[in-house]
Amino acid sequence: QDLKTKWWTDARFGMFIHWGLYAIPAKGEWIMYAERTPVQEYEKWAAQFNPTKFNANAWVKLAKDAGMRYIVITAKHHDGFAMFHSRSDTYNIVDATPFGRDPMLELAEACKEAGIALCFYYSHVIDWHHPDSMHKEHNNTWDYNQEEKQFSKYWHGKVKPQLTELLTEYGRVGLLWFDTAGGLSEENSRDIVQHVRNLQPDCLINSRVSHIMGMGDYVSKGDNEIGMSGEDTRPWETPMTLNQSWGYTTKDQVWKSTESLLHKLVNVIGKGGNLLLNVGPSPEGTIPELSADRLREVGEWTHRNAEA
Ligand code: FUL
Repeated sequence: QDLKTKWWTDARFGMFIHWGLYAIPAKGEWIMYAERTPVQEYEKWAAQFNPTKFNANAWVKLAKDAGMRYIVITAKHHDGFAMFHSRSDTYNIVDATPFGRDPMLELAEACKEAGIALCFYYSHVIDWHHPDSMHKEHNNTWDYNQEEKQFSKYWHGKVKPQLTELLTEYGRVGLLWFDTAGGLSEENSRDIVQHVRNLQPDCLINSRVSHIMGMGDYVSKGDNEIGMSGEDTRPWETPMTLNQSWGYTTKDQVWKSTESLLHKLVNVIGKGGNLLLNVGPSPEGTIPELSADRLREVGEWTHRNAEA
């Protein structure tokens, strides 16, 4: 067992948080792409985003009550909006919203106090806001001319500087959760891994950083995929939804029952994996009650069985 991953394999259970401007239209985090929303229109959500009910301590307490020991939150999802105070791009929660607070900073403090590892999701390839981002298939083709892209402008002007910010301004980062690497070159894959290593050598990196086999410190399974025992030689994790969406939605009300969640948790852990269970907070900054109730019930059950 690799010493570097030990805290994480020991942790077993983590909270995934998909939170961003997409909480306002409440149809999931792919809404901008699905509806081909022009950047100028989408930016209006930022001018409106004011999650005054956000309370970092309450979120961290819920994770703790559920028995989770790390939190992975969307610092930037595919819409390109930074949920932290980015100095390299003003399209961020402090500079572009009436809210004006940095929730990542508040979470970092709350996590530190509670002994929970704070980790960031960062969409490094898909970015529908940036004119030069380039993915194999899911690009913003409605605002930007695909022929004029200069990927290095995106890479060196936004991705790497923002990762530097995340890895230098929020204390120790447990892991970076990269996603949808389609089309990223081998050179850029190695470059980003090295960049993280240089800044925080102990920060773990998930395998979705690249499509090159064997990259990263552990395997991210497919969404909601548990798999068979023994199929991974490296540590692995299943990212899972509570309903059928990652981002906040008012439409999707197909919820996994607490009982089914417990089965899945036991199944994943029994097979040697980690479970990263998702919540999608509202535009007001709260974790939906239906999610919170389930998480608390999972925690109560685990607690009772740990004592027995
Ligand atoms: C996927 C993303 O495209 C989804 O929006 C979500 O973040 C999920 C965990 O990973 O690849």
